[in-house]
Amino acid sequence: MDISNEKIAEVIGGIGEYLAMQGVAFKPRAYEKAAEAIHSLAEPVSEIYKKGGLKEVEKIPGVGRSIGEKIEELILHGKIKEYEGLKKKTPVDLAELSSVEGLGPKSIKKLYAELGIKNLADLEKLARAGKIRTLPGFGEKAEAKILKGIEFQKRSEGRLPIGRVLPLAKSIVARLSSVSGVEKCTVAGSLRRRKETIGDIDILVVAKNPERVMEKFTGLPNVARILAKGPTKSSVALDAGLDADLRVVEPAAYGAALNYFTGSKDHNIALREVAVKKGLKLNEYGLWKGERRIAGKTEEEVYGALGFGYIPPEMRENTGEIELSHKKELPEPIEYGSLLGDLQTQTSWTDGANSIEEMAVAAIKAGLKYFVVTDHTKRLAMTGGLDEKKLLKQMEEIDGLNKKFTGRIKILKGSECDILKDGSLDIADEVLAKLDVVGISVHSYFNLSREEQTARILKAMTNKNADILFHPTGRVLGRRAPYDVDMDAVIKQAKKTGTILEIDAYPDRLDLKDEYIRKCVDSGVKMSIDSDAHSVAHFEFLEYGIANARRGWAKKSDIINAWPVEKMLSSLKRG
Ligand code: DGT
Ligand code: CA
Ligand code: CA
Ligand code: ZN
Repeated sequence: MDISNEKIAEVIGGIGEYLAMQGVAFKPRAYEKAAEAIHSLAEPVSEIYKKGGLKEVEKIPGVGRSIGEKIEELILHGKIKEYEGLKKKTPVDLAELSSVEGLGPKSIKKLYAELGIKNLADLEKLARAGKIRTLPGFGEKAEAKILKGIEFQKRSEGRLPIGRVLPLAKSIVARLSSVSGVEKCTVAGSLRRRKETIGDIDILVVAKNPERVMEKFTGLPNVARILAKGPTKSSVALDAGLDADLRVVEPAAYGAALNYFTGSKDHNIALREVAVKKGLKLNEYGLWKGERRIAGKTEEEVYGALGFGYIPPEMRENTGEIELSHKKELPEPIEYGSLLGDLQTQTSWTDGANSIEEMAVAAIKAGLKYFVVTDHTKRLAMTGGLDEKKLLKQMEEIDGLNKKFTGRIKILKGSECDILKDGSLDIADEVLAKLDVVGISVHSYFNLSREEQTARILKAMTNKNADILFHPTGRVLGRRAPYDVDMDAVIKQAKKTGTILEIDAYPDRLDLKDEYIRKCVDSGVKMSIDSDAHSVAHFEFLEYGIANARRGWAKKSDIINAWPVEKMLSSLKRG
């Protein structure tokens, strides 16, 4: 059966959560990881199965034999017996409830068993009525946290993190491109601008026979409902929880349409004003002088005719790009594929899925020249965080591997060292001093006051061994707001102390966000773009970090891991 990756991920992730409700150990995490992997896969799993059977499905990182068999059952029969049974036992809307921060499977089970809570609406009603605090193990604080989580959900207004949407859109574009007669097919809108969250997917097509494209589009396995279907424009609701719009345009208008539907709306409006001042008219069909179309085939042509150079989609937010492009002074943002290293990765020494050696092989495949092993430290006990002794042992292993990998990749010794409540670090200075690169991060006390949180982080940044501040605001897209911290003060401190700020590319973090990246660029604070990989499959996340860096106007000269290893190392405090 043709079943979408989102559906498969939902069911696989669901099995994991149901197993966790029953207190099963380890297995739930394996299901969760498999679901994440499927979510970030651009190729439809059903097609992988069609081509290579169970054997190929098993090769998807994090899947393996037993989960592979579950996926096979789902593809062949449309459902998984075990899942249906589990669902019957606890018939709750898992996706909805588990999206609330702090609500794990065990709590969801309890809320259903004790209060009959099945979905978000039930949860909100009973939380507001003060019923949740009466449950053993919950209390007033937990109830307040749940309400805060629900509020956060509402504020995100159904927008999805780009990491959830881009792979899905790529698979749709690939399917539409294979329809005969299709000459061009590309995403537009916020997705082409690589915004951190996406409201809906916009796709543009040039095709000889639009009806066939529309048929294919509205019949995609990812479609939950058809909202509109016409000869040149259709809209569908996807089972991933967002809509997709498809427009078919004529070749002569393709550039103008792409420009219009890429937006942003503010960029469009400003461009149109420039056109008007020149006595021209700009719309989605072209750039017009009276009745004559003077440009429209390509975006370059449209920008050129208006007196601009090409403006990268990530920079089209009307925040100065139009003026600078006119003066030919628009900075050149860092290019995709231009990173030489990755400064944050986790391995099976802690909560990563793969050994250092496996990560090294994957890093080579990803085209990197070096990467830093930055496992968690002892305060993060649930990940098996390393103490000083284990860190020293890990350094020995890395020495050995570097001999083996000479000339292929350089493995650097590092740490993701916890910042404790008082701003001191979790590992003794003399051990940190032995490492090549030390990242520091906040994983606890998210709720300190702005003053306390800021002071804590500023203090940690003064440590001579603290090279990089990892995921500086602690946000998790669609799930957790950033902790309350004065980022202007952090950026100032970075400048003063020579601390690097990280752009964490893990798709649900994207932390720093674009706005702060721009501030760093303006203040001359250097940054790194790191995958925060927890498995060999995660090096590909670097692309999201580069996208964000481009949205923040960062150049290659602003990003230290776009530089050769010696130069990168000498740019650190310790170097
Ligand atoms: P989203 O979907 O909320 O993540 O953001 P966008 O930017 O994809 O917005 P969307 O899907 O509503 O529209 C796609 C593009 O179409 C948008 O970026 C610019 C263009 N557009 C939409 N509405 C207007 C409008 O009223 N005026 C102008 N000038 N352009 C518009
Ligand atoms: Ca859109
Ligand atoms: Ca749209
Ligand atoms: Zn971790």
